[in-house]
Amino acid sequence: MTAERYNARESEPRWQRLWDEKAIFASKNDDPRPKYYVLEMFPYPSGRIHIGHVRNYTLGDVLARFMRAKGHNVLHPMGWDAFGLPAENAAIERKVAPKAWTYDNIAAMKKQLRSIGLSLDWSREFATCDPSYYKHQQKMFLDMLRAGLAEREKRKLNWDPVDMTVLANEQVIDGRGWRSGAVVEQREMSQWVFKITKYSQELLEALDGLDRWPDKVRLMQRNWIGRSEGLLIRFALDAATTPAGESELKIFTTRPDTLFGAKFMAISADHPLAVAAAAKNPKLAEFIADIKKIGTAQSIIDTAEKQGFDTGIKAVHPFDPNWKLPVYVANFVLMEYGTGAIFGCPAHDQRDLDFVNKYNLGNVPVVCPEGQDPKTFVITDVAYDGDGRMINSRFLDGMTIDAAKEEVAKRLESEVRGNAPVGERQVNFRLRDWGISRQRYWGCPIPVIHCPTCDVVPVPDDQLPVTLPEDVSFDKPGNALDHHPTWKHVSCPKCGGKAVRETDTMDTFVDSSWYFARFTDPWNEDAPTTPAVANRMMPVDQYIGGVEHAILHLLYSRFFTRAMKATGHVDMSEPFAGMFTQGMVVHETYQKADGSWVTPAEVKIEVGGNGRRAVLMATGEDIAIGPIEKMSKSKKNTVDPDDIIASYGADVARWFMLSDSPPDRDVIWSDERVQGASRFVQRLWRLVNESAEIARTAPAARPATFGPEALALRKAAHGALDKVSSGIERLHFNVCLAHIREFANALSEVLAKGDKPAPDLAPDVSWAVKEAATILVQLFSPMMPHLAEECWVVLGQTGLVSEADWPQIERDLLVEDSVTLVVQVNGKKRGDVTVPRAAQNADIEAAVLALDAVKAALGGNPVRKVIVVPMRIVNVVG
Ligand code: ANZ
Ligand code: ZN
Repeated sequence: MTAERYNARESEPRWQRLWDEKAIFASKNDDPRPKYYVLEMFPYPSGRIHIGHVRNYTLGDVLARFMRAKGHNVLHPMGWDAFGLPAENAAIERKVAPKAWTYDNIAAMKKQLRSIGLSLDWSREFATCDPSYYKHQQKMFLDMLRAGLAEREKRKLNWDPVDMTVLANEQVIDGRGWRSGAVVEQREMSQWVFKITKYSQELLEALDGLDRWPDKVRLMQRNWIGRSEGLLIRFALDAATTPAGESELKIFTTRPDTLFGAKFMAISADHPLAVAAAAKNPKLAEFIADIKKIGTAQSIIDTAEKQGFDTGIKAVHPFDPNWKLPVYVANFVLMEYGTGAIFGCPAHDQRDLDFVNKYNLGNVPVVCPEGQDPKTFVITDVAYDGDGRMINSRFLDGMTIDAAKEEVAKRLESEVRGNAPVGERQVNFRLRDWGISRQRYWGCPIPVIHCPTCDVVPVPDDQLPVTLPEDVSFDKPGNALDHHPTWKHVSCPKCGGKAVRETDTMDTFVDSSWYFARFTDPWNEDAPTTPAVANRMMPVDQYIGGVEHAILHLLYSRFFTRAMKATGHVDMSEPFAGMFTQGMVVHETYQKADGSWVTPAEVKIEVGGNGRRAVLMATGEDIAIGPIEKMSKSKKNTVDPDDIIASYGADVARWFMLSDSPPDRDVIWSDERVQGASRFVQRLWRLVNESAEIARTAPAARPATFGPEALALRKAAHGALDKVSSGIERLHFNVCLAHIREFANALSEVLAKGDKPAPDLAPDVSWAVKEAATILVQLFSPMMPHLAEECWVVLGQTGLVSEADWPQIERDLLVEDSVTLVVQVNGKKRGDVTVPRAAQNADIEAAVLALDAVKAALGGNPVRKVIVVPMRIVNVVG
């Protein structure tokens, strides 16, 4: 019997419905089996699933299905990261309410997600914009406020005077607002911050324990936290040059060893000394106003041309009262780091060197690289920041950098001016507290009330959630919540007087910093978590998502989990025991002669003698094939998951995504290769149908012995089972798929030997075929679950393959048939020999003595003894 073609379009929705009806992917919190929590980063409901989502969720789904089959209580939930700016933009551009827009998108995307056949527990679904979710977020904000983990802080922010909103650094482009184009101002405003810096050291140290995280992600977090050890030094100011009330300048340096190479001091435009000096110097005031325009983005500051203004103030070198250094206001010194002031050593810092070269201040090298002559070593355009010995540095000369740092620290620590030491060791972190205030409507309201008498008053617990009003208008720029006629006007919960609500909402990163904990018990109406449940189900065993979230989202989540621990909502510090960052889906680009982009769906690829050629199907015109790039709307090199699933089925899309590259690398979408995956699906279908026919003739009882052919097939089956099992655990999915193909080939070969149409294989072989086909279907079931269910029926199995236990490996079938032994002659290695595992010593001796290398080493001498160390060494004594 030749089976009909496998019809994914008919089969896939049918299985999805059945899984759903039986709710087989819903996990229960009282399930006694060991838990396994697999989570993919939840999507933003933009309106459509893109192919990157398909990859992300397929990776997680394979793991979830596998761990379920291995007997775990698998938690594999899904939800929506639903607050954010696009909903407000839609409201402005299309006059749809943010809420309606968001929930419509969720409905559309949920339908799409279902069509992928993911084994998700939809009973736990929520969106972060559900009041039943953000209610608990507000509760935790207040808990954090009480615990000193949330505070109000005055911060300099980028203010767009036209849109009347605060802009993130990324939204300031060349000093202008990204949307309005208005020149951005720096405004000092009160902001809510989370005190993530209280955990700087802990967040850094705990990275060492995250051994199932990619090294590159841990490194990025380390750099972001940015711990540096250095010295605070109080430079005295020369009174004759200094504004009244100022007498010293405190700097932070990580290179106190270079003090004798100092050429200037530089302070931030916001430094109090700069402000004092500018009060008497209009030119300086103008310079300060100018450099503040570029915004606070680090990347801009790093790349902007170095500029400075000599204040005329002089600082005194801490080791030489006669050595005066000019104090500049400079655009590359940030007020937010260290003390907002530095000493500049141009020979050993590139920024400082660029600066002195511009202002002709010169440089003196104080570290000389090994092998260079200190007398001739000079610095011109490139600063030297490597290792070496101290030169031109008085009492430090000849020391290593480390010794010099220590010497300077010791001397300045013990030198006292006023009542305090001149130098003080200090550890600094780059990490800043997390500013969470956003002047936006579509976010979680910050649950406080501002009262003219009582100041900041928390909204009482029994009044939570503070919900967003729905009757808002986006006609005016700025925060629609703030413009609402009535929403913010309330009476103070403390004194009953007139008061106003906070109209800032929380950064959407807050929403995604604890959703994984909420999934453990989303039904709890009274508290964010049910600690006993959260503590059992957390941490997430495997988290999967894009590397673009390597820093902020993952760091915020690590902080938030600690904050939840401190406020009694969970009992662990780390939310994600395993982290995996998947690669992107990339595609060729196609361009018409006029430069406009066309989508892959519009072109036909022809493969001929001259390689590949693309033509536009509508007109037949030639299309240029461009480089392979990340899929993007602007270059139109996207493929729509709906189209793919409609033409090939979800299993093909899933299989292709998994097969073509290691999951952490980019995968190139290629129609040709997708068609290859589609052919493989049909091949498996035929193979299982043919096997099923043989399986029907197989003896019910397992044969007592197996002949060589049956044994070989069983070894192939259990070998594949072993490799695929360990491959899935390590997320080496592409390798697993290669093993499955190989195993399918082995099974095909056995079938090819049977007569057709009536297979007449020996009973031990037909039994082995039945076993092999069953194992094969189970092996590909995590990747192609719909096809696997269909095949499971064909094989006459009962129940669902999605609910079946993972097959047991028979370890003795994995044992290799042969062993390789090291061959020595008089204790010296001369080669090796491979013999059957069961070989007798006499046979091994004969094989060894026949080796040319052994004969040569013996040089004609008689053999006195042969010692066989089983499985390891054969030593010939001559
Ligand atoms: C003198 C010096 C000599 C420095 C030298 C470096 C090299 P990390 O490692 O990132 O902590 N610095 C300190 N505060 C700063 C601020 N607010 N804005 C800009 N730069 C600042 O960097 C510490 C170094 O960055 C400090 O060490 C200081 O310059 C500079 F050959 O002091 B150094
Ligand atoms: Zn009050």
